[in-house]
Amino acid sequence: MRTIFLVAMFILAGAFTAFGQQKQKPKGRVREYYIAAEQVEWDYAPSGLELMHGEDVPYPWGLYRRWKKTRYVEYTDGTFSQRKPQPEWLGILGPIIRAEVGDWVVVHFRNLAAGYHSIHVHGLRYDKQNEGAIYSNNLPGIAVPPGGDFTYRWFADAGSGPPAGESSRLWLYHGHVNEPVETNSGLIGPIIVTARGRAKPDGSPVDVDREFIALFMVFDQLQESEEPRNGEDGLYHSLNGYIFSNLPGLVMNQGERVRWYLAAMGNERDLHSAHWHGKTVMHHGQSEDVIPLLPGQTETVDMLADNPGTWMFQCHVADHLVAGMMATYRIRPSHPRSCPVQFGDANFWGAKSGFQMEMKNLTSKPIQQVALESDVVIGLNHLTRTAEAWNVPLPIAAKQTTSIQMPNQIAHPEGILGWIVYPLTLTFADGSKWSPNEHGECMRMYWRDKNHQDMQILPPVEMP
Ligand SMILES: [Cu+2]
Repeated sequence: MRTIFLVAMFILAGAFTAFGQQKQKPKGRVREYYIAAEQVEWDYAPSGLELMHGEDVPYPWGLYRRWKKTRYVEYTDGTFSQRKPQPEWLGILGPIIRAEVGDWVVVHFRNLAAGYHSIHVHGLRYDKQNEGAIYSNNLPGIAVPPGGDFTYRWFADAGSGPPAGESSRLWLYHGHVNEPVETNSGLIGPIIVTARGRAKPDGSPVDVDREFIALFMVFDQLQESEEPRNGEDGLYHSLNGYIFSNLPGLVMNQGERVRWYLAAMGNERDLHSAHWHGKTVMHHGQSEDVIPLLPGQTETVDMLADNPGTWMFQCHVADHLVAGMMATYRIRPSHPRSCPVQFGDANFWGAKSGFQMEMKNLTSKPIQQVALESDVVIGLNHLTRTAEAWNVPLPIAAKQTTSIQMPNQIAHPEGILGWIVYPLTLTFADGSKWSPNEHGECMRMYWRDKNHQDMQILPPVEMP
């Protein structure tokens, strides 16, 4: 009797397992993050330039570019000693939190800033313990004191996922002790949720090649000031915390399927319309090139990057555009040419008399003639073409590195912030020529400040 019972148990267990394997989808995983709130020094325009046209950052925004902000910063583990790098285009945003529907998200939060802070999440499912917002209860996660820790646990349920047929969508997380002050300070970040079964192991959607996130937000640096505002003072119309095309890294390759996640946050002035030049995007099955955004709203659109070039990405609200809510994105041609020459070490700031720069012929043919252009970014933020020519010892043998000179040193080289050098034409010994397909192809930028933000595109040259 007992044996029969056990056998029956085994059959039942076997049937249950077989049923489970066939019908039950794989169990969700737990994705863990270590995120601190930290005060940082933020520069809204690190190049020092209005990069769309190569001008000074206009008044009043150019006067005060750097402010103390508070950001969410990701660390590799619970020691909070090693920062995890994030893509440069994320700018002021906190790290990307990812979940596939069915996953748990566990965020170990440490408050390394001076005030009380929390993380309140949109879109995921949570209980009161994990809501991270001050009102009506007194649980520890609502406001983490300076130096304090809290672990938030959220679940990506069916309602957290994208609309049927789509593979991912964006949500936001932000501080909610004093929400208007915290989001304005920079305590805001993205969550990407993928549909069940449509995520790569890292949580990103299987059907796209590249993702970008853009937060349209007017940061108000005078939010807590009691003085009446003078014009646009203190209002930074930013994309991910950068104004006037200073947002770096929106670079993709021709042919890629690119997903853009858009969001807005802020006040009644934060009514934005995201607009791309050069390409349309698909929004829930419909083609658009303007996507409206209200504070707290998120949108997800897809772009097929099939139109190579450098294109404007902006807010279409006129006042916002004038105030710098713009960036550029770049679609690299699918078969970029290799450069014929490469620029190496230069002595632009250490020179006693004349400038020297190394130039290497990367080709297998001798170079017979060289025309170079060099521009300087000078003290008052003007990009200026240098009138002096480079002396290039010719010919330059195949694979040879040679030292080229500009004998007449420009006055006050210490006032030069950067040099930009690129080839205009090269003539080879066999008579063939090379010239750039686009202005600045094969350029090298030298910055006096080694930590200067890289520029993805060549700004237009302005004669002072
Ligand atoms: Cu706008």
